[in-house]
Amino acid sequence: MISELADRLDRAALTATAIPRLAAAAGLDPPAAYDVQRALVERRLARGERLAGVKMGLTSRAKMAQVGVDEVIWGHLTDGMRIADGGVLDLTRQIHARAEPEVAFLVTHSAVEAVAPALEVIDSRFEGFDFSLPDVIADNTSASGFVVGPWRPVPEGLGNLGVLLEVNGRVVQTGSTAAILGDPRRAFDAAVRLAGGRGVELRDGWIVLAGAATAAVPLNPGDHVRAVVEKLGTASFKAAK
Ligand code: OOG
Ligand code: MG
Repeated sequence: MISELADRLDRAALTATAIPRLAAAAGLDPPAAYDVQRALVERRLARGERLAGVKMGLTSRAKMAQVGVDEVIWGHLTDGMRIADGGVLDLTRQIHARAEPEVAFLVTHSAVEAVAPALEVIDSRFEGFDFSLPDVIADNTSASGFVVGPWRPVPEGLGNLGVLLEVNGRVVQTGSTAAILGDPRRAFDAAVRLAGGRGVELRDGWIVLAGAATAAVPLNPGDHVRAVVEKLGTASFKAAK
């Protein structure tokens, strides 16, 4: 069953076609949903992608409220999801992608080595971007793409920096890193704990996305998307069709 559900989600992503929710009918609880997620990620690895890190999800109230699920979740990042800073996201390979501003950590010796402004592209494989907690866990927490800006040492006051999301030069979301569990470093600690609890140790060079500080915004062809994090700088991409 786990493998059949992973196949369904994998096909949905590969063909950019939304599918109905699956967790309730399959009786998936969160631990079984993480098994599906693992099987789903293994399909990417079998195609030659490599693990690149871990993403935290629903670490801010803005995000929990937007999707109606209020539990911290985590997913896997692969190199195939990475978009160069200033690069292009191909919308023809997305179902109904959204962008959200994030903070990224670089891992060395299981600890934080550096921090960067980041963007995540989420693209739920479920119709209407609508899911339950086990659905979104099975779907690798909607992970689709990510952009990391320039790395720098962790600055003073990381726990309360202004965050902006801009689309085509207009500010569309504003927030603070304080929205991320009170301090994004708590999201890093949660990544160590939650991924570790499933046997995934953070490796040197891996990236940890702390979770969005604001709600996500839908993407349209031609959109130029930029995250600005006070003291950290910017990360950007362009959405193309
Ligand atoms: C789930 C993924 C949440 C975040 O930063 O909170 C997430 C979703 O919103 O589809 O990536
Ligand atoms: Mg996110």
